[in-house]
Amino acid sequence: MFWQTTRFRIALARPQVMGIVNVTPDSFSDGGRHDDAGRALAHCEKLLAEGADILDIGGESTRPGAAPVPLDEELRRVLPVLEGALKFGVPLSVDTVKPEVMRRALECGADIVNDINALRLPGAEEAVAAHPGCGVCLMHMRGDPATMQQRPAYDDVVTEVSEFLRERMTALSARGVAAERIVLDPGIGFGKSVEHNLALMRRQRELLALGRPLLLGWSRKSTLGALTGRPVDERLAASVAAALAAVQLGARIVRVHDVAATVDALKVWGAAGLAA
Ligand code: HH2
Repeated sequence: MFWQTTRFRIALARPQVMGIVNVTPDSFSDGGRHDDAGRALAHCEKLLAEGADILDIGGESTRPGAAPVPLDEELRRVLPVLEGALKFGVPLSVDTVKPEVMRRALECGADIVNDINALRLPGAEEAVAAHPGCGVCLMHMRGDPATMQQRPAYDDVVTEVSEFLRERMTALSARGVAAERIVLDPGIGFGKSVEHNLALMRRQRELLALGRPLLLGWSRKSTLGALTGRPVDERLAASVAAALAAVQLGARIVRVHDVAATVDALKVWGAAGLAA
């Protein structure tokens, strides 16, 4: 299976590690650490040295209750990092919900649009469809970051997430976006309780029926805190275990903060014949 993106046709035979580059002052686990272009680019280099396959660059925190970032500010954060990172010769993803950020990032040469809102803002589908070949990650979220953790409720979270992702995929196909440009993400922690997230983990294989590669983002998330009783800066082991579980259950891309540990774990997993 492949993921077609702007410059790269990414082979997914080996699970891919997407390293997180948050150019934000307020991300939930690493806010403020890489919030100028120089520091963010140094972080990109570090993640690549650790074995990241893809870099995901974001300028707006999506943590529960996060304040929205104005368009100009998000562009100011993201574009210089994107421009500087093009020279690394790896797939670059831009983590945004804003159509104008998507457009400008794609003009600049971004390979992938990663949208936690699955291209639901007006103009977002058009921004991706107007591009001849960028990749896109469609993620499920219930509500928006300001309100999403206020009593999320589902009859059957796995079925509802699956139906949502199918609907979003169909909407994009109707605009002429080839299926091989699309990957899908159930959106761990986005409008979901601990039980919802764990149901999505246990029944992750059901989402494979959608026929597109799955991307999972468990890294440092609060469900791992609920399972282990650990604060966000002590969730390395839990994050690596969750990434391995996701791969074992069929994910082809994992979005992580701790690239070195995840890459090492996946190498051992692969040697055991478990992540082929
Ligand atoms: N999670 C976060 C942000 N973007 N994108 C995808 N596709 N899947 C995810 O699970 C996902 C995502 C939240 O994590 P992080 O970027 O570390 O935090 P923040 O949103 O506070 O910057």
